[in-house]
Amino acid sequence: MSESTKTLCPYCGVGCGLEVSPPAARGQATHRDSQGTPIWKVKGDRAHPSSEGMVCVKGATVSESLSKNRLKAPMMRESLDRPFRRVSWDEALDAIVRRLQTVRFTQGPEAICMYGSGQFQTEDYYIAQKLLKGCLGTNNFDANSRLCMSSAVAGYIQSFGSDGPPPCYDDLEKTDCAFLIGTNTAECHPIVFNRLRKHHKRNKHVKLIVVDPRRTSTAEVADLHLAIKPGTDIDLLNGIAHLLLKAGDLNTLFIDECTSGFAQYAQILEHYPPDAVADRCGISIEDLETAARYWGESDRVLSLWSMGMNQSSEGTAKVRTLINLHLMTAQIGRPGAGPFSLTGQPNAMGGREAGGLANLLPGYRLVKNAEHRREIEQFWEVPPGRIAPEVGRTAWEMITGLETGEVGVLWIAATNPAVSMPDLERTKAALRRSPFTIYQDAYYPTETAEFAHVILPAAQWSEKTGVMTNSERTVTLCPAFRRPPGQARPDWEIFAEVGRRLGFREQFAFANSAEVYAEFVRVTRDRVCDMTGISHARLLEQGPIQWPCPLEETEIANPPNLKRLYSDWRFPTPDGRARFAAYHSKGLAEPPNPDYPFVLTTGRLYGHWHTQTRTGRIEKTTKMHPNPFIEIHPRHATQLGIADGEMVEVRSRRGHARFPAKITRAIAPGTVFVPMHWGALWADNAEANALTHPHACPDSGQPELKACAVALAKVTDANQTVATEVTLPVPALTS
Ligand SMILES: Nc1nc2c(c(=O)[nH]1)N[C@H]1C(S)=C(S)[C@@H](COP(=O)(O)OP(=O)(O)OC[C@H]3O[C@@H](n4cnc5c(=O)[nH]c(N)nc54)[C@H](O)[C@@H]3O)O[C@H]1N2
Ligand SMILES: Nc1nc2c(c(=O)[nH]1)N[C@H]1C(S)=C(S)[C@@H](COP(=O)(O)OP(=O)(O)OC[C@H]3O[C@@H](n4cnc5c(=O)[nH]c(N)nc54)[C@H](O)[C@@H]3O)O[C@H]1N2
Ligand code: SF4
Ligand SMILES: [Mo]
Repeated sequence: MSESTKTLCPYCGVGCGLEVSPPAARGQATHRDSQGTPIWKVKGDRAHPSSEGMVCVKGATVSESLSKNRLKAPMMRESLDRPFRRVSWDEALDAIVRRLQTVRFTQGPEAICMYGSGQFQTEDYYIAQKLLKGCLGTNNFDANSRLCMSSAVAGYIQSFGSDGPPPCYDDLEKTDCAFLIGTNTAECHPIVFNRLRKHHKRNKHVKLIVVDPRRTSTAEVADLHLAIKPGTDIDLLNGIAHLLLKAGDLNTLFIDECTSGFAQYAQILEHYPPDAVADRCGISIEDLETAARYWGESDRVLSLWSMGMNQSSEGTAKVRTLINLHLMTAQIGRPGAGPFSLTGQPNAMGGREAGGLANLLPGYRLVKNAEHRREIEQFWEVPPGRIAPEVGRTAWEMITGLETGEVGVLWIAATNPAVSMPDLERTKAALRRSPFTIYQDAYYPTETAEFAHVILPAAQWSEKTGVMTNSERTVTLCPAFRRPPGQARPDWEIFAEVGRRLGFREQFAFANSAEVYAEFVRVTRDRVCDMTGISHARLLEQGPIQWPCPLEETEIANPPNLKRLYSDWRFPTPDGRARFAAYHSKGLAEPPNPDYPFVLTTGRLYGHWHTQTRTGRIEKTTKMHPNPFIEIHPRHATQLGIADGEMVEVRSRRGHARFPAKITRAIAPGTVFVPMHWGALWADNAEANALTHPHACPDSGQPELKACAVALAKVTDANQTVATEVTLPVPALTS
C-alpha cells in the first residue's frame, strides 16, 4: 500500500474528505506517534465537495491515535469482580450465541438489547438492524444518536413527513441570513463554520445571528448574539414569529398551498409579545426585534442547529418551532434557505438511513407503521409478524431495563456509556447489575470496559471498508488502508457471524461490505433517501455522491438537481403539505431553586472528541485542552469567594464533581458550563454526567443533557473529599 487513499474524516458530521498516505515514501523521514509507531500522513482532499480540502485539528491529527492502546483480542470473565482472560473468537462467539439463545427462549427476544453508535459505518448499522429487528425479532437497537440527533429526526418526521435535512453546504455561501441556534459551530463543525464565515466576511449584507447562553467562539463573530437563558428557545422562536406576523413578513401563498395548521399556530403566537419574551429569555426587546427584522428582511434564511436544541426535554418541540419560522416565510427548498440540523457524529446520518434507532426501520421507515414492517419483512425474507410492532427500548430505557431485570443481554458497540450517559452513578449501578454485557470497542481500557463480561476487539475507521453519510447527505467511501491490530474485526462482520451461528445463514451470507451496501441501497428505493444509484464501486470511481440518488437518475443525461430536498414544495405527508406545530414553551425539566441555584450546561471543546478515546492520546489536542474546568461568571465567583483556577465543588440532586474555576464573562450569570470530555480515566471526579439527569423529550426520548440544577461551593481543605479512584484490570494485550 504505497498510494494515497481518499477517505472521510471519522470525527464530526461535517464529513470532510481526507487524503492519507503511508508513513514514509522511499527516502523520506518517517513520522512517528509518541510511542514510536509510524503514522500515516493526513491532508484535506481538495476534490471532496463538502470540505474542498479544508480540515480542522481533529482531522489533521487523527492518524496519531490509531495504534495506541488498541484492543487486540477477545476477552471474557464470568463476573465483574474477576479478571479478564484472553479467549479465542470461537470461544467468545460461542458464549455470546449461547447466552442470546437462552435469553431469547426464556425471557423473550425483548430482553436482548444492542446499544450502537453514530461511529458505525452504514454497513455495521444495517447488519445490526437485520440481526436484532429482522432475525431476533426485537426493536431493542438504539444508538448514542438518541443522545444526539433524535429530536431532529422526530422534528423533521413530524413537520415534513420524513427525516432528512433539506439544505446542503452550498447554501452556506448562498444565504443572506444565517440563524445559528444551540450550535457552537466554530468548535464543533469547524469546516461548516469556515465556509459560512468566509461568506459572511465577504458580503457585508449577510447577517449572522447566534443564539446561545454562552458567548462561544461562534457567538464572538455574530452580528447579533442572543444570550438566552437555557431552555427558553421556544419563547424566543415564538417571539420572533409574533413579530414577523405583526410586520406581515409572511408568505401567505406558501402557507395556503403548501402547509397545514397555521391558524392554530397563529393563536399560540398571541401569547408571545416582545416584552414578555425578552423578559423570559433574559435578552433586550431591541435584540429580539433585530432578530425578527434580520429574518424578515432577508431573501434567504438558513438556520443551523445542534445540541442546544436537541438535548432538551422539549427537543422535538424546539425543532418544530424553528421549522415553523421557515414555513411561515417559505424559507425552504431554495438556495441559501432551510432548516439545517448539523449532525454530530461522522455517520449518524447513515444510521438514520439504515433504521438505527429503536423506533426506525431501514430506508427512513418507522416501526409503528404496519406497511413499513411488512415491506422490510419481505425484503429480509423473514416470516410475517417477525418485526415487533412496538418501538424498542431507547438508550436510557436499556439502563432502566437493567434496573428492573428485564434486560438479559446488553451488547454495547462503539460508544462509551460509562461517560456519556446522563446520571452516571445510576447508569453505572445499572451496568454493574447487568447479567451479561458484551462490549465491542477499538480501544482498551475505556471506562465502559469495567462493566463488560465479554470484550470484542473492533477494527475501526482505516482498518475496514464502508461508507458514511455527512450532514448534507453526501455519501463517502472509507476504504481500509491499514491492517486491523491483532484479531480485531469490523463490526458488521461480528454481527453477521453471530447471525449465522444463530442459524440465519442466508440472511448473513455476505462476502464483503460492498455486498452489504448493495443490499442496503435496494431497501431505499423510492424513499426520500433513495440511494439506489450508489455503490462502493461508483463511490470509488467517482468520489462522494449526495443523495437522493435514484438509480434511474444515474442513467439519464441530465438528471434533475437534487441538491436540496423539497424544492418542488411538496412534502412526503399524506396531503403533501408541511405541518405547523403549535407549542408553548415549558422550560427546563429541572429549573434552578434556592438549594440548586445554578443551571449547569455541558458541551464540547474544539480539540477534543467526546470521551477522548482518540484525542486523549494525541499530544497536540491534549496540550490544547489539558484539564477540565467550570466556566463561572465573575459576579458569582465573587459571591462564592472563588478565584480563577481554584477548585469548585459542584453538586446536583444526583451526584457531585469538582473542577478548577474558569472565571469569564462569556457565560451568562446564573449559568455554568462544564465540558463533557473528562471521564473517570482522564481526570478524578470531573464527570459532567455525574450531575446531569435523564429526563427526556416525550417525542424523541432525547435526554436533557444541556441543563440541570446545581449548587456550587469553593473547595477548602476542610471539605476536601477523597478523589474517586478508578482501577481497571489491564491484562497484557500484545500477543
Ligand atoms: N470538537 C468537537 N466537535 C464535535 C464533537 C466533539 O466531541 N468535539 N462531537 C460531535 C457531536 S456527536 C455533536 S452532537 C456535535 C455537537 O455540537 P454542538 O451542539 O455545537 O456542541 P455542544 O457544545 O454540545 O453544544 C452547543 C451549544 O449549545 C449551547 N446551549 C446550551 N443550552 C442551550 C439552550 O437551552 N439553548 C440554546 N440555544 N443553546 C444552548 C451551549 O452553550 C453550547 O455552546 O459536535 C460534533 N462535533
Ligand atoms: N453531558 C453531556 N453528555 C453527553 C453529551 C453532551 O453534550 N453533554 N453529548 C451526547 C452526544 S451528542 C453524544 S454523540 C455522545 C457521545 O458519547 P460516546 O458515544 O460515548 O463517545 P465516544 O467517545 O465517541 O465513544 C465512541 C467509542 O467507540 C469506539 N470506536 C470508534 N470507532 C469504532 C468502530 O469502528 N467500532 C467500534 N466497535 N468502536 C469504535 C471508540 O473507541 C469509543 O470508545 O455523548 C452524549 N453525552
Ligand atoms: S470539521 Fe469535522 S469532519 Fe472536518 S476535519 Fe474537523 S472533525 Fe473532521
Ligand atoms: Mo452527538
